[in-house]
Amino acid sequence: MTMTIPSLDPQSLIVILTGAGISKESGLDTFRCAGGIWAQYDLEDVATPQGFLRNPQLVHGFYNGRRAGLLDKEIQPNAAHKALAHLEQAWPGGVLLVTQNIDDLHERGGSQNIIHMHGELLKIRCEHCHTITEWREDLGLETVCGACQRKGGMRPHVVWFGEMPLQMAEIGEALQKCGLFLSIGTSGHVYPAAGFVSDVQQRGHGHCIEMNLEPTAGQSLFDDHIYGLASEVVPDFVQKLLATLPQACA
Ligand code: BV8
Repeated sequence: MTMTIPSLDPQSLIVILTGAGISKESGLDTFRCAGGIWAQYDLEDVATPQGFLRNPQLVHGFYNGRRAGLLDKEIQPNAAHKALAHLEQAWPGGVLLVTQNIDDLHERGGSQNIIHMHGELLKIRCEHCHTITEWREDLGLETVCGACQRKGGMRPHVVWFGEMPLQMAEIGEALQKCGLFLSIGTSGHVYPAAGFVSDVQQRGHGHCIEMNLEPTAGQSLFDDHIYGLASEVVPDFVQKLLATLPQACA
């Protein structure tokens, strides 16, 4: 696949959307690849408010398992996470990283300007007082809220199906003004994230590139496509894009 590097104003904003595919080579499961999370669990049971009401123990067990998995020392950011952090540091126009992922691998890879639109696995939220707390242990019905001291109201700070994703206004604003929109490691199944490329194409002026292991259902919505392993294609793309900067900026 020939790599097409768009000619981009160094002062323009870059918006990047990532999905589970960018964390796959770090050892975390994706959702819809063979053997993925939704092959092991019914999303209605573990990723909806109704499922949580029906069987909170099942949902707590689902997220406790993923939280413990993420905290395994074997799980580390890969070259793709690190390349995006380098791009954020080196690109004059700024980079906004919008991730659907609830892991902390972008942070550990060095990125700072991050929006976790589907929430974060290492945070919990009290349904009574709405306080959000960093959390690295198991969570359950017995967990007491550190802020209001009530129990029975703690849930993962994660956006389930039917719930509004986080910081949508901020994301919408960035999509309208970005000069480049990269979609990395996402199947483009879940909305509103899957609609961001259309938002850019209809109301913005950004060049849209799909970077994924293989073409997705939304591939025709993108101006360019780069297929391959994220840990290979993302560092290569970042290096080539930064090489287009006038020497003074680089
Ligand atoms: C909402 C919980 C609105 C966290 C998740 C139209 C408009 C608006 C909404 C809808 C709509 N149509 C339908 C809806 C409803 C629904 C939806 O989209 N349903 C789908 C199934 C049709 N959307 C919602 O409910 C959202 N809420 O819209 O609210 C609203 C309005 C008013 C009032 C209230 C609400 C909420 C969506 C969030 C749901 N939560 N998860 C968690 O447990 O993690 S979704 C889940 O899917 C994860 O968050 C995940 O991030 C997300 C997307 O999956 P991907 O990241 O793309 O992962 P996937 O496995 O699918 O793909 C991985 C890709 O990587 C593959 O393509 C593969 O090829 C690639 N890959 C693999 N290895 C590599 C690789 N690529 C590169 N390198 C590799 N090595």
